[in-house]
Amino acid sequence: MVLSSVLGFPRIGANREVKKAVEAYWAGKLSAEDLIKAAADVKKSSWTSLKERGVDLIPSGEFSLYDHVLDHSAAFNAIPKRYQGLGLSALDVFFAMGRGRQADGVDVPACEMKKWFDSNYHFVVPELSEETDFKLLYNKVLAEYKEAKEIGVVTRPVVLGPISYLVLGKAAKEASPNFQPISLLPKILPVYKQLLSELKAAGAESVQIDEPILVLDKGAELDKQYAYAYAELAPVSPKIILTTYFNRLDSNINFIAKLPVAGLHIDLVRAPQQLGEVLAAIKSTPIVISLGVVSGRNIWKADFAVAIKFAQTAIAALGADRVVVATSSSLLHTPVTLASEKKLTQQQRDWFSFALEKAAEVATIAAVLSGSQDPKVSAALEANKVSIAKRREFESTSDDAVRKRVAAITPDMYDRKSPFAVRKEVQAKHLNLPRFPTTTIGSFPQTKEIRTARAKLGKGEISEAEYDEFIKKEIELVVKFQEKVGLDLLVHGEPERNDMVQYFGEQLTGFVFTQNAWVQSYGSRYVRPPIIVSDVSRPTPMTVKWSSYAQSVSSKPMKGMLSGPVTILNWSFPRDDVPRKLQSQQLALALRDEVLDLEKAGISAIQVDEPAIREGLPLRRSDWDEYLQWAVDTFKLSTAGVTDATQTHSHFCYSDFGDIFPSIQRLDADVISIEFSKSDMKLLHTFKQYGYSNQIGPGVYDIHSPRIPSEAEIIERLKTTLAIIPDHLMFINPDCGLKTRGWKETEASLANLVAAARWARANA
Ligand code: MET
Repeated sequence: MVLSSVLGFPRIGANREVKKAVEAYWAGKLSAEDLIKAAADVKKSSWTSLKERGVDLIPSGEFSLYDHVLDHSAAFNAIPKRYQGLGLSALDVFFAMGRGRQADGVDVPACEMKKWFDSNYHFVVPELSEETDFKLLYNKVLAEYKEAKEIGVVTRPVVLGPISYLVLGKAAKEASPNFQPISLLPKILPVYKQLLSELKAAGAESVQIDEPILVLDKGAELDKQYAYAYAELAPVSPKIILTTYFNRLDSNINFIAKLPVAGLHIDLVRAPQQLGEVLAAIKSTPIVISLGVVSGRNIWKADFAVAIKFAQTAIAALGADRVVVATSSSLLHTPVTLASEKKLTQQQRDWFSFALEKAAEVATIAAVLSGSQDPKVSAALEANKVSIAKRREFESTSDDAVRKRVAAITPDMYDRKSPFAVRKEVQAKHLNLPRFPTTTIGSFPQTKEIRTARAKLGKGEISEAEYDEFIKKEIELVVKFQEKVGLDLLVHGEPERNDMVQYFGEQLTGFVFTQNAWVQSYGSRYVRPPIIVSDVSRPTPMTVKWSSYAQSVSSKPMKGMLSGPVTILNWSFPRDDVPRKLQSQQLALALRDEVLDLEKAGISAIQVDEPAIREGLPLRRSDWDEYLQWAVDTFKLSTAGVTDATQTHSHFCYSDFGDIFPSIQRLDADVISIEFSKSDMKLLHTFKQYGYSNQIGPGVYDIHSPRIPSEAEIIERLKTTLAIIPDHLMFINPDCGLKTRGWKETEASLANLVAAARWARANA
């Protein structure tokens, strides 16, 4: 019999209940007790729905009020000193680490966040040092296992494995210079042993231990640590299902096959080619294979025929009792249910599966493989065949004009007319910015009023004209504020945008939108990625009206603001019938037209944000070059059409990109801004070492937290930065856009930023 398994479920609630509860708690409007209760209701609903869908192996323990990596740090006492002894409850310490805290005399910034592998989910980076005193403060996984059991759902607990946990961590400031988090393995294993043995004592039969590090190149250097750790854990643990996702194991399978684990999960959506190799490696072991055949990263219906074929290969090699069919990864990256979508056409609805529908898919595939005679199962199999065929038919009716335009791209379209040194001079005259120009990344607070106005427009309660008037007022307010506070290169504030990707998607052809398909990005921040379903083009200008209006109310230069092709692609659910490269090229051509229209309208600086370029990087180094080639090319294609006088900007988040440095240079943006305030100086040293030649604005304060940075703090940051970056190349800006912030902290923070820039002009 083939079992079905789901590796993890969205933790936001079908109607974003968790966001609402968590934010109400932060605002002091909900008690801790009621927050826990709201979370319990969401967990309960997930468990029962999975059971109803017929899933055999239902996950527990992966729920989180903020982030699952943070859950481990908090439970393991990996709590940096600055959050200790503040008189906070365990829950508030947890949130303080996630988002910082500035209240009642407590003032601590948040821990660093990083992208979770190549997804748009952010995890809170564990801060570790020789002093980290791991102990199990509470066993969250056990508690949730029991919680599910109480309502009659037997689950398989999920734990992030010790090696992945440590490798995802970073050295805390107090760590000695050569400290490597993995050196803490002997210290953390007792905690895992305790956690796992408590699960076993409570009756858990098996446990899913996630070790996604095994799909990375660095997994190969950790063979000894894996052998050591799992030999320690296996004897005390429920049966271990070692779980990998997002990529292929490559040669790591050789040592993995020797580990004392009961099962191994592999991702066959991302890396179908690994099946043969993995089966060969585990054939003579007792290891059960869990096949990730239903995508945890996309919203397209699984093609049952493909999934079944993979599973049959595995069954032929190992026997049905050693095969499980599963989602490729946790479903954390997919929206909860298609049932919430009321506006999709019948045709569109038939293409998609969200988390709950995916759960039903794995259950059906497993049932088919187990030889089920249930007429519902054969009906579902037949329906899938029809849906897949219809989608293929739709795909073949592509937009010819768009495809032809892509085919006609010429090499000169990728390059600016003159080199940066020449452009810099021309732009200095044209824009007339002071030394250390100050600017922001684009968005200003998305206030309740803005969201209400947009909602009213959506419901038809106000007219388009009324909405436009409202947005114009907002823009004027933001522009006047920037003038007053003394910023140099202004922005219009992006009040008209619900989201930096959705906004563009809504104006391009080829996208489909959902009403409720939210996916967690970080903490209580969820995004609703649009879905690319066909060829993309731009029927009319998208932002020119707003940027021109903003420019018309100020004599200071205005920066136009677009989202880049790679980012729009990465933060949408892409098509799975054509390569990402082609989708990115189509987006780039649409954006190129927009950039030229902005220039024509008198906008002299244009920012094309590519915060997702780094996260889209393939997980294996051998796949990087191909990606970087088209990713950088498409950015250039979208920006390079302008004259020398127009200053192009780009923005990057979580800029862990020392290693892709040449590509950042090759983008040839006149100015880049990078998220930087929580990083160390290593990144800037890389820029220096490689002789980065264009202008750069390393973010001077963290915008993910409501905390206000002091002028002195920003000056300190500038001093260290200026020791590395030449002053004539420096811009001064926050880490990222301000849309998630309130006005109060925005005003105060930017005033301090401008004051720090004045200090720099006088002293540096
Ligand atoms: N221009 C965008 C903003 O300011 C860039 C965001 S990058 C995540 O919000």
